[in-house]
Amino acid sequence: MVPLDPLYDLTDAELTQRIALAKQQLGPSCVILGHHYQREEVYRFADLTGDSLKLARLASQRPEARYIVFCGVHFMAEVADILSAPHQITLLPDLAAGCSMADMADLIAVEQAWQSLGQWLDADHLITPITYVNSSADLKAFCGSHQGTVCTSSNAGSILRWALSQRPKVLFFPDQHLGRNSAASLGIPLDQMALWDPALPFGGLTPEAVERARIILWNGYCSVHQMFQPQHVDQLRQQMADIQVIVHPECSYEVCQKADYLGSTEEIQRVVRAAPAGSCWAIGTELNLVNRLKNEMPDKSIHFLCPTVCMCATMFRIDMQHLCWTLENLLQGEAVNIIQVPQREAALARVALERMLQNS
Ligand code: CIZ
Ligand code: SF4
Repeated sequence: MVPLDPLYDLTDAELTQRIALAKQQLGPSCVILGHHYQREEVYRFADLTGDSLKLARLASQRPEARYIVFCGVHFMAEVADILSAPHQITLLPDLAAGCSMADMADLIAVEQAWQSLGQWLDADHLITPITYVNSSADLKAFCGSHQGTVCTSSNAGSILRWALSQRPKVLFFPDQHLGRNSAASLGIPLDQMALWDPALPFGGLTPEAVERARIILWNGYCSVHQMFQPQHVDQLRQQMADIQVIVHPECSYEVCQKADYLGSTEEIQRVVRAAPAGSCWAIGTELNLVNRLKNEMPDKSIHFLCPTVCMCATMFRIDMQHLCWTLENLLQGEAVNIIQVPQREAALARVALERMLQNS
């Protein structure tokens, strides 16, 4: 096996050369996927770039790629494994690249919540579980087996609308903000939303609060997007009267209410690219994406919404060394850091993902 540690003694130029060579030698048998939040040194090697779902779908359309090297985080590689063909093998260059939000809901806690809710109402007939794609595969499987589904930040609104047409209530995990912002955009008032705290008995809720709620939000959040504050929007608006603010719906309700637009990473790119030269933007999402847009469009005035650095520390774990190590091992016939979702779980998760694709 090619060892990882000595790669840290190489210069960036040496690593660049070795990655390029390995990629060339592997040819179409390997496809490198790069999520929008990846650091530039890694992102530039990606054959395909996009959000998590777009990447998983694109990879499955490349059957000649036996290996899918996912430069992103763990749940994304799981989705790629679930949606790819059986002969394709998904690799995550650093297994420690997780997602702190995804870790805020686990199967045991969600099953406990379902049971607790079941003591007050007929959960299976009255509640549709929806998991944000930022979640582990077993939670997607839970949704698959409870008539529920998955959503992304681009389709959360339409998925919620579909869910509410099926049953009167939704349990939405793990991101409270995406759930709240999407429900609010459908006109659902805040007093018809309840926050389930998995650390408390019965989520810290009363039967009356659950009875009143149409949306039960899991108490999870993204540690990166929670750093954007409403006063950041106010400050930039004071400094630049013509600034337009676009934020990711993982930001808090208060921030989203002050923004001009909400959008997933794909949508943020689409809106800012379509804007006229000379327009002025503040963007509230991960710094690597904002910096990339800034460099790509010097004719626009693009600002990061937060005065401090907000970067996804786990995405950052995928560095040139890990990418080089993964590719060079493949060249030696060794697939490292394989992400393989157990078959039964993958089948149920696929049910939930397909339900999303049909209803968004
Ligand atoms: O699904 C994704 O890729 C994430 C995490 C965010 C987004 O808005 O694209
Ligand atoms: Fe998870 Fe937030 Fe990082 Fe996205 S930015 S992968 S939600 S921790």
